[in-house]
Amino acid sequence: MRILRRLFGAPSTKNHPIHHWDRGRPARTMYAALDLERNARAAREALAAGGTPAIRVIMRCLLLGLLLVLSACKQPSVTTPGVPSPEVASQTPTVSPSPTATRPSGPIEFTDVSAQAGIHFKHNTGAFGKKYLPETLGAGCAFLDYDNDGWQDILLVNSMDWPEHKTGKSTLALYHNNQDGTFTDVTRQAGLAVEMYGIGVAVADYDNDGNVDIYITCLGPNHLFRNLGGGKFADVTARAGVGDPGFSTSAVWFDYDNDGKLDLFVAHYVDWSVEKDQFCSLDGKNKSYCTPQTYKGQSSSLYHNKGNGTFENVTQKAGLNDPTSKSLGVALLDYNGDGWLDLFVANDTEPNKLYKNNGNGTFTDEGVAAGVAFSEAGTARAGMGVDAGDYDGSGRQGIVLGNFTNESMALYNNDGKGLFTDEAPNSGIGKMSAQSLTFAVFFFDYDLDGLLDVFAANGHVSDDISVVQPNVKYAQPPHLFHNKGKKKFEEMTGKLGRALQRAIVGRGAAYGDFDNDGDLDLLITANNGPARLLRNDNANQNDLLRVKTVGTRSNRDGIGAKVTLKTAKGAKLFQMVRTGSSYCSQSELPLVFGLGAPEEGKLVTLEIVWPSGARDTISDLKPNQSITVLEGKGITNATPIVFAKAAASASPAPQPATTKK
Ligand SMILES: [Ca+2]
Ligand SMILES: [Ca+2]
Ligand SMILES: [Ca+2]
Ligand SMILES: [Ca+2]
Repeated sequence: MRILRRLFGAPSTKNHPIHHWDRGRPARTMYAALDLERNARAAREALAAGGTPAIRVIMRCLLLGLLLVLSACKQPSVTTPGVPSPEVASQTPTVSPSPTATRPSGPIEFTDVSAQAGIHFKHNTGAFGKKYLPETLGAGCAFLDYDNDGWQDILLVNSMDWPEHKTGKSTLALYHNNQDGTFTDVTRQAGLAVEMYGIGVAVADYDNDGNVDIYITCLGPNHLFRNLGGGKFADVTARAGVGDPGFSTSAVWFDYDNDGKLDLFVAHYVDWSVEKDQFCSLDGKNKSYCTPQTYKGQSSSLYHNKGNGTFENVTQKAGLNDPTSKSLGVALLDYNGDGWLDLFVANDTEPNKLYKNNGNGTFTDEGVAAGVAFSEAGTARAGMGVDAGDYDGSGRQGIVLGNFTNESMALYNNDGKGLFTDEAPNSGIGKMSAQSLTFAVFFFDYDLDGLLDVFAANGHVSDDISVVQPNVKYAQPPHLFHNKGKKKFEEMTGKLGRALQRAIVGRGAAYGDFDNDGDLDLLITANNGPARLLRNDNANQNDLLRVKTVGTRSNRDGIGAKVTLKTAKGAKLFQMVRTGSSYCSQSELPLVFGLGAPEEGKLVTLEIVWPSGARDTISDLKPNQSITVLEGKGITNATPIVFAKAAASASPAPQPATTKK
């Protein structure tokens, strides 16, 4: 409570300079003819493009049946150099076709299923007219499987009332997946009904006991909730030593020293407290939310996991102390492919950082040299959420970064030699994102065609922005950019159903296959508004492979594991298991590889390079299954994907077997 008072304190009555949103931002190219209108023609086009004649559906079903019969005769073969495991093949469960496995048809659509799923969550900023800066930032969300039943659960971060204007209690929410399209709020019984000014979340099994743990970033001390099993969590923040006072935003769990234990990086925003609150105005009279330029920055923190339940703050030692940074997002990547995990830290109005892991416990900021610190025009943009992924099939991680209105998103191509080039302007992303204020952003293959697409949640920070910039709206629709190949993207928001077109004050976002039908669904939060669960319908007409990594020498979640899927036609799909890497949010840990249209006899090979350096290769894998790969052992569990919609089917869909621990 003392720390809370120190942070929240008493409001200042001093006179302060007036600051304007967008002041000091160089004029950007304005795209007057920006056509974001969602019209009926677009819908017709989508139907025409995605509609499948009935005869083709029947042919596809017959073909699939034949494929499954043929492939059932062939067991996946596993080779793990240096690790003899003759029993693996016999342990690998045979994946047999589900008796009711019918492939869906029709255009891909995202459907808002929040209400029918039982997600009734509203974020509370605590705003009561004082326009305190932290009110603009919350809050994040996560897909996580906290009870290891193979179904993704949902966590929604919450903020709270300010002590000077307390009207009620608000806490985060943990929703348990009932495996039938619905969720149950289990926050209280889980021991998570704790009030805090929450901003973000990062989820991982830091103590390698097989249960994912939850770290919540806050204004004021953060919280580490250890998963005790049995659906219970304990607040172990004090003992672990990761309370981290200050103004935290995004965080990631990663093993920076490759000792098998997950360490923790926490991004910080600015040095703000109620006492330090400044008066800013858009119209010269009424208070508005200040820009980050108004406040000093705050260094991020790095905590080394000592393996005994405690952590050491190694920020200084690691060379990461930087009080000028005003960080909102952090993405995990290994951009130079040396096996040591690097960090991209997105800074708001300050240069972005690309922290290269030197492999000796220290990091060096290569942001300027790599060309990611500033815009092409040489100015620091307002970096928000960020993710890294192989969007161009190069086998290297590029970076997608959300920026402010009148600044485009960035799409940094990784040349593999330490240099990045912003390809947003020529990719189709730049122009379309110019008017949006993007918070959460990530790569995911929504249509399972094997190319990573880009999702962005948008919404302004200033609720009165339209007063001074009539063309800029507070609530904005998200972006979904479809990867067309050859580094070109198409804006699809208007073509994938009404739910995506809704303007919201978007903040956090995550993807996860909550209904285990193979395609990736979306969880999106709104500032001071409801969280939404958008179900992906019909993307699972394409084939896929879902991979869960379990480390043995490496950290248990396999975070940092690099997974390359090779097709018979020579295509290579590359993804890395990662935490954070959105905005204050985290997507599900298993990786989903889109494999395109069903074909007879399709088999793929999977190669996993673990953080420990160990390699596992699994060949002759059939698509449309969810596999668990244990480091050094191969597949320990495989269940077929059930394509039926859990919520729409009259009888309950057959459920995949529980992943064995
Ligand atoms: Ca744990
Ligand atoms: Ca470590
Ligand atoms: Ca795609
Ligand atoms: Ca799904």
